Amino acid sequence: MHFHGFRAKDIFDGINWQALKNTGENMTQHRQLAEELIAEAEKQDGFRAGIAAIDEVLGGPSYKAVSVGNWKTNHSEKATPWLPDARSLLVLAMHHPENDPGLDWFDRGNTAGNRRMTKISEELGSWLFRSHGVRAQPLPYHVEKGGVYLKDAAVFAGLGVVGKNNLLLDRKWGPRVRLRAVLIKGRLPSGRPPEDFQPCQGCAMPCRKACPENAFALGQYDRPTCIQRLDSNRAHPIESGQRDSEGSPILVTEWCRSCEFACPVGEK
Ligand code: B12
Repeated sequence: MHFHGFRAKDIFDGINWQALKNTGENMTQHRQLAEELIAEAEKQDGFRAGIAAIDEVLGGPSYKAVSVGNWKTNHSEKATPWLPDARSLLVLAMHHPENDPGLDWFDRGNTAGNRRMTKISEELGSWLFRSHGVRAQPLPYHVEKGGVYLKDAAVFAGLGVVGKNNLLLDRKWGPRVRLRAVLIKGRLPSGRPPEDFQPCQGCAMPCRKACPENAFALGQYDRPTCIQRLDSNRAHPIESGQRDSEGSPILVTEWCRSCEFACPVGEK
C-alpha cells in the first residue's frame, strides 16, 4: 500500500477487544437498535443501508491487496481519528441514477452526491445519539484519511456483491450507487455477504467490453489503466450549465462511468 497518512487499521489492531465483549442479554436490544437504524437511513429517498462488523471489513480482500498505480486525489477532507470502542459500521448506498449525472460531478473538492451522503451520515449520527445515546462518527471517504474500503464494507453489510466490473453491485440499483460508512460505538449485529445474489453468473460481461481504455484486457481490473482515463477526465472538465457570480461557466469533472452503465444489473 502506498498510503503514508493515517490508517485506521493500525489503531484498530492495537485495541484489546476482550475487554469490550458484548454480553448475551444485550443482543436482543442490539438487534432492535440495528433494525431501527437501518430503517431510519432507508427513510431517505434513494438510500439502502446495512451494518458491517469492522473486524470483517479490516480483514477483507481490499486490505490484503496491494494498490498499484498512482492516483492523486484533490478531494478536500480532513483526517479524523476513530471513536474509541467502535466495532460496527453503518454502510450507506445512495442511488446515482444515469439520468442524474450531476450527482457524480466533481466540483470544488467534492461531488454533490458525496456532499449529500455526508450530510445524511451526520444526521443519522445525531439521530442515533439523540434517540439511543449511542455515539457515531461519519467516516471520511479516503482510506488514508481514516475511511474504510467501502465496497468490502457494503458486501459485509449484505448490500450486494463485487461484480466483474470491480464495483459493488447493489441488489436494487446494481453498480449505480455511491457508498459511505458511519462508525458506531459498540457492536451491532451485522449483515452477511449475500449468497442468493450472483448476478454476474452467466453474464457476457458487457461491463468489461465497455471500458474505453480496455482496463480488463488481462481478465481482471487493471488500476493503472483505469487511472489513465480518470486523469484525462480531470484534464478535460465539462460545462455544468451553471455560472459563477461573475457570469463565467462553472466547469466540473465528469468521471468515466462506462463499466457502471454497461452493467445490466439493477435499476438504471
Ligand atoms: C481510489 C479509488 C479509485 C481509484 C482506484 C480504483 C481502484 N479500484 O483501485 C480510481 C480513481 C481509478 C477509481 C476509479 C473508479 N471509481 Co473509485 N474509489 C476509490 C476509493 C477511494 C478506494 C478504492 C481502492 O483503493 N480500493 C483498493 C484496491 C486495492 O482494490 P479494488 O481495485 O477496489 O478491488 C478490491 C475490491 O473489488 C474487493 N473485492 C473483490 N471481490 C470481492 C469479494 C468480496 C466478498 C469482498 C468483501 C471484496 C471484494 O477486493 C479487491 C482487492 O482484492 C473508493 C472509496 C473507498 N473509500 O473505498 C472509491 C470507489 C470504489 N470508487 C467508485 C467509483 C464509482 C469509481 C468509478 C466508476 C469512477 C467514478 N465515476 O467515480 C471508477 C471505477 C473503477 C472500477 N471499475 O473499479 C465507488 C464505487 C461504487 C460501487 N458501486 O462500487 C467508490 C466506492 C466511491 C464512492 N463514491 O462510492 N476509484
